[in-house]
Amino acid sequence: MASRWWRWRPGSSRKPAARSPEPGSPGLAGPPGPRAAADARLQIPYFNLVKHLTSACPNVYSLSRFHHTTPDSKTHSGEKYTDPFKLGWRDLKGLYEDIRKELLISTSELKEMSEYYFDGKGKAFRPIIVALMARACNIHHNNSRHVQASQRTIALIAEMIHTASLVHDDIIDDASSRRGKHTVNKIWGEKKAVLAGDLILSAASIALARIGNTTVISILTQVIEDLVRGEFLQLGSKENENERFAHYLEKTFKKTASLIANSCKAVSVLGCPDPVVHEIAYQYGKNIGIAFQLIDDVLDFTSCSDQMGKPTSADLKLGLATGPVLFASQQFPEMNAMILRRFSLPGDVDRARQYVLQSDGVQQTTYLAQQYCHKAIREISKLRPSPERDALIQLSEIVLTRDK
Ligand code: GRG
Repeated sequence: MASRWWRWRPGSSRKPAARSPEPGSPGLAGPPGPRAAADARLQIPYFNLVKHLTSACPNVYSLSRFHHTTPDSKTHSGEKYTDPFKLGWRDLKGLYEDIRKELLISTSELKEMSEYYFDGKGKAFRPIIVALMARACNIHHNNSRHVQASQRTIALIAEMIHTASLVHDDIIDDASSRRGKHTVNKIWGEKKAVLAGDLILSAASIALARIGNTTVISILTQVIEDLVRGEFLQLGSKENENERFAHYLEKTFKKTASLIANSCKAVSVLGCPDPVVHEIAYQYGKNIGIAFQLIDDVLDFTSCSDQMGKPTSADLKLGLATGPVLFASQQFPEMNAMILRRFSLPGDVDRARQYVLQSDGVQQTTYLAQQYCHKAIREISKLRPSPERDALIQLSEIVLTRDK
């Protein structure tokens, strides 16, 4: 069972919500590929809108808790679930054993390396969302309480693609720790770590091909392209201040949200023939995925290393200007020079961190994440009521209040 990885933050949901952007707000809609890039370009006025809203209504973090809750949130077996992770996990028992079975490798070292992160220590955020989305779509379509084997396989594939990308990301970042343990690259070296990531990805591809649905294959292949393009975007930076936020959101979509959005879409395609439902699933995944990454970027400033299982202020040390920095630079324009040189001079990282903590960059990034969560809730609320749909709504709040 995945460990309970969030804690409710007291005081996080107390005031009425501020005006949220209109449903079709720039940057809050659109599939991946060229349209996503266009979305990101449209984020510039949106950035200004967020600035306006957050300065008019600072410290507003409320999500209207469970305003779409299904009256009877019992499952058909009569069990009552208040924890979306427990509800999602019902269809995921044996997840890591099954992933290890997919990694059929005879060489003992490669086997050990590729199985290294499938130890149940991750949050399993992606497979849980996928399992809940599968049931929510099936119930919406024909009231079916059955999760198809192919839909469960998508949950495995999502976790495998995620893990392969973590292994490669740690090589690129020369990271030493993840989930409170040494990284694959630190234990076995970079060359072998590249191959371990490749192997996990190839096992995921074989599992995907076995499902035998070409639409689903092309949906999930898009994720791999997005991951690579997202990582590539992160290697570059924009000189022009006005383009920086759009670049950041496009990178965020590609590196983090695309996997969640497209995995949600894949299970919806397998469970229901209606393209409207596919778009709802995609939009939910996209918006919760962007919110998840925005909060990840906040936690890099507000959390401690023990909690995160990896060093904090890591983004600044890597030269990255994430949401809290970009918002802070609006208040402290002297940060722009540091952003341009990617915090490379001695003292830059510490000074930038201080600026961020003195600014309301953390609050504004959290507020932006809240807007994405609102959009995710609006989308998923279009499905017929079910305990799984409510759990997806609840997850939106957990994303905002998580502390690791
Ligand atoms: C090998 C497919 C492939 C891609 C190569 C390196 C790369 C291109 C992409 C990196 C993508 C990446 C690692 C994005 C970070 C996303 C993120 C927020 C990770 C942390 O997710 P959590 O907190 O981690 O869910 P746990 O440990 O809980 O699983």
